[in-house]
Amino acid sequence: MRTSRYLVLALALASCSPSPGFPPAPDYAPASTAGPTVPGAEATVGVSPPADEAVVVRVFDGDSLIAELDDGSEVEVRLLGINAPEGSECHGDAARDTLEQLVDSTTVTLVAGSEDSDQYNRLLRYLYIDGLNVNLALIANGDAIALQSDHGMDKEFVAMTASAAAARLGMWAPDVCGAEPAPPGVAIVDYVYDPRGRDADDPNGEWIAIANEGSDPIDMSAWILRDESTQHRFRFPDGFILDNNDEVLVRSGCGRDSATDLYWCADDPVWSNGGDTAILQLSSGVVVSWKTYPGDF
Ligand SMILES: [Ca+2]
Ligand SMILES: [Ca+2]
Repeated sequence: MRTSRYLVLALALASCSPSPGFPPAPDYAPASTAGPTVPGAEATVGVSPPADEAVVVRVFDGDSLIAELDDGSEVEVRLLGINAPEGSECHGDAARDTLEQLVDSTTVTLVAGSEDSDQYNRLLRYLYIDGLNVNLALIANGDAIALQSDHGMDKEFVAMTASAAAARLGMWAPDVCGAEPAPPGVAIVDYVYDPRGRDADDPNGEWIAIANEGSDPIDMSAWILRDESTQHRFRFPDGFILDNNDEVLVRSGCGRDSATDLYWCADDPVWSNGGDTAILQLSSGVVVSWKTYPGDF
């Protein structure tokens, strides 16, 4: 699996021809035997944003690295608009390996979007190699998901995340991080991400509904509900059973768990009003169900 993924990326890079500026990236998801086709892989940059040539000297994880600029200075870069699994999470090591294979010791072009840096003073950048948008390629490969904010390419990134998830590539694969398959019939079926008024005043007005439409009760002990960021992870309580033909709401605030309502008890509202993705996973990390709602910037 890993070999074929690298093959896809290697083929993609090999097919790119160097050209000045930042032209649309070529189609890097071949409809060959290497794997399912990911449609709509073309990336565009419609303006001439600030750009720097740099050599990648160290890859931290699937979405951050150190690069050396022409003047010899080193900068920490966070790939803009994406989030890769952490090293401690399912597919985290694989995502890091993919980015390292693509860019380590390689000259890349760092292109700014509408956000310049993050809270840790890391540069937020698109990475280009010969016209290939690495950020988008990682999403297309299932090594990262879109982070919804209005950085400029967010709609393409969200659409590509949906394509990779539908094709069950990388982190979305049914057999990722262990052989235990997800039981059929369990799915995210509904949500409220923006309750009336300030969300912080009504945290339990934010919820995700999960239904068991299968034929058997499902033990959801230690299953994970997460958003597209790294901050928010909810673990289902030990012994929680979702009966067939039943539904449970996972509410963002605090409360007493019951068969119909579970409480995240998060410090802040969980579900971004600017667009987000809810992902339900087995304890192993295998994705059971996901749902994306759009941002309204
Ligand atoms: Ca609200
Ligand atoms: Ca919200």
